[in-house]
Formats: sequence, structure tokens, C-alpha cells
Amino acid sequence: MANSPTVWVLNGPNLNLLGEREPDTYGGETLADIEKRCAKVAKQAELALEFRQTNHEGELVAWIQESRESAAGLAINAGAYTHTSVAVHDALRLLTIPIVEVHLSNIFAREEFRHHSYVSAAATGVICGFGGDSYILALQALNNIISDEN
Ligand code: CA2
Repeated sequence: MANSPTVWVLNGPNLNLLGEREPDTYGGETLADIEKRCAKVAKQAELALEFRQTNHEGELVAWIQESRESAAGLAINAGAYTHTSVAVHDALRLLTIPIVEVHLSNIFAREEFRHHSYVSAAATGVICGFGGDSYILALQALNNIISDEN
């Protein structure tokens, strides 16, 4: 979409396996299903979408840095790196665009080690616990902010 603001959606480790196991925790959708839904919502909102997944911390950091070149907003589900990665936190702190932290599950209703997030302190807001809908809600939040800016 020429000249449309681009929203980036970045996904961390193991999210490529969604839909294969633990549907009670993460829902039955695959990441490809979620990407399709995001693409539909982005199109309706006249946003371009860049949707990626990696199992590697360094690649996630590199993509966060790369987003500075073209992203108007970022939604990130850093997976388990949410709870461990100072590098992801530092990279997010370099951004000046709105950032929404996304989780499929309600991390606060789960094990204690999931209650702390290195992403939250660098994020504009957090959406968790709504399965694949968490991504849609994140896109809507980013669209509201980006529309207000323009
Ligand atoms: O709820 C979320 O979105 C999480 O970011 C998902 C991560 C987890 O480490 C976070 O605490 C919360 C896990 C990624 C997906 O892991 C799978 C495990 C089994 C089958 C499919 C995916």
C-alpha cells in the first residue's frame, strides 16, 4: 500500500508452533491464521503490515532496530524473551514509535516467572489474554495512535 503507514508485528520463539499444542493456553489458531486476520484488519485501516517470527534473540533485536527505518508502530510478542531479554528491552528503548506488547495468554494468571516482562517498561501499552484477538486489539490501538498523530 503506497504511502500507507506501516505497522510491524514481531513474534519471538516457538510462536511458529502455535496451533500444534497447548490450545487451552494459546488458542487453536496458527501464526499464519493470526497473520491473515492482522492483514485483513490492517487493510481495512489502510495500514501496510510487516509480520515476522524468529526463534533467535539476535534476529529479534536486529528486526526491532530495522523497524526504525519504516515502522509507524510496532506490536511485539517476544515470547519467552519477554521474561529474559535485556537486549530486547534496550532495542525497544531506541524506538520513538508507539509499541504494543502482545501476549496470547494472560501472563499474570500463569507461573510467577511469566509475571515480569522486560518489554512492558519500553511499551506504550500491553494487551494479553485474548488469544489471537490480542493481536487485533494491538493493531486497533496502534491505528488509533497513528491516526491521531496524522
Ligand atoms: O502468551 C503469549 O503470547 C506468550 O508470549 C507465549 C510464549 C510464552 O513463553 C510467554 O510467557 C507468553 C510461548 C510461545 C508459544 O509457545 C508454544 C508452546 C507450545 C505450542 C505452541 C506454542
